[in-house]
Amino acid sequence: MASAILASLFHPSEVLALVQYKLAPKTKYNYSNDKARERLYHHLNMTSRSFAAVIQDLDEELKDAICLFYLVLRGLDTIEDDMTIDLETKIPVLNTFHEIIYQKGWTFTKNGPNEKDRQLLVEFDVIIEGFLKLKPAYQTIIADITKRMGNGMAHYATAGIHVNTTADYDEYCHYVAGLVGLGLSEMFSACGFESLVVAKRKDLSNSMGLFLQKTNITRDYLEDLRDDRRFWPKEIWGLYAEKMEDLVKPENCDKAKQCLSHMVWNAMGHIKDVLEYLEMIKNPSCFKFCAIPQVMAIATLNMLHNNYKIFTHENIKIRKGETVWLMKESDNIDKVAAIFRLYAREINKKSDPLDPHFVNIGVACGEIEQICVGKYPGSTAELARLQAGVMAGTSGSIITAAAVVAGAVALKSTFA
Ligand code: D9A
Repeated sequence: MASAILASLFHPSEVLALVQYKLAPKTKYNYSNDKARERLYHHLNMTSRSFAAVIQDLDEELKDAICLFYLVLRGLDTIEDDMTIDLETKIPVLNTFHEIIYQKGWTFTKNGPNEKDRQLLVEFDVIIEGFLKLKPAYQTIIADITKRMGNGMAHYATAGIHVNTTADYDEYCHYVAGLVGLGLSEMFSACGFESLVVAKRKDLSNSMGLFLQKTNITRDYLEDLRDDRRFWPKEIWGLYAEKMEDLVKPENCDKAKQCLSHMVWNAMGHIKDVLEYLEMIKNPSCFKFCAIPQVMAIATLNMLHNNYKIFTHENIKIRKGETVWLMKESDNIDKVAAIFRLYAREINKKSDPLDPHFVNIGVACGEIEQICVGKYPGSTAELARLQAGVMAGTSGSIITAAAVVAGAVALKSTFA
């Protein structure tokens, strides 16, 4: 907590969000009356703490269905990601995973020891038991998406198949992320929380996945290279280097940053659809569930842009304070539009005029501003409020932080 406050020292709105988050009573989700269900949410919390809370805030009707969708996909992802599993074993499991989720008692122990979610597959019988308790409508959606994703992953895992063109890049991201957007939209419409239009707009649902996946792929360049996974399209990196791994060579620093800008610009191409999708979502818990990953992604793109550290450091993340602040600020379209405008301005400010994508990225940032002012006029007042918080930064932060730390220490001693 202290390190998070220190990292956000010059961002008082983040310090405030962190303290509020720390002092806020944690919603206790009690599943003790249903051991199997309790085990399910244990696995969900193991896979992603912050996002698990957002899933558990969903209305009851959708909560278990989306929890299981998330865990089934995390299972599939853990097999696809594990480069210690030979293709003879991996490909058939990817192609039949949509049948495996109906096989009571099935488990998988062939993951390498350092696979983060290995235990999820060792106890996958628990996930299958939960899946088989879902309404048939949700089972059908999950099985259909799992089939198409497994087949797509198997195709790109096949020896000799690479992400060469930007069309391949869009296709690969569709298989591993766009399809998730499509499946969730079908669930939102199937349960009646959202209009049938949401399930129909497959283009917008697909972009919800592509914006997240492309941000992750751009962020994880070094980690993926280390594990011999290559998702940056050759059509892009080939303009800046002979081999993809040449981008880490110090003598290629400028070329590497230009290639990074190209990847950032490519991902920004999905923002218009993301905002149009979020505008359709009316159920408050669905809106937050959909909006939080998207604002995390634009904040991550801002952190990545023109940041040579992605070629030297693995696992670079946005500040904890920033994530808590973003989760607090993502409850309606005007606030979300204001956040996208704020980061678009930051990204534009960071652009290097000598970068071949200076104008492209400038135009993309301008378009975000134009779309938001035109379609979400309420975002202007929200932006002013956010900026007031940020502007108070420099002067107010030290005072605020000192006051907050003093307050926390006082509180601690009172309650101790
Ligand atoms: C999502 Cl059911 C994901 N992915 C995410 C998480 O958000 C999307 C996997 C399974 C499900 C949902 C997501 C959330 C809401 C609406 C969506 C959507 O579409 C309409 O997916 C498109 O990243 C994984 C894919 C990107 C492959 C789809 C958010 C999440 N964040 C992690 C951080 C991380 O980087 O993994 O899981 C977290 O916060 O821990």
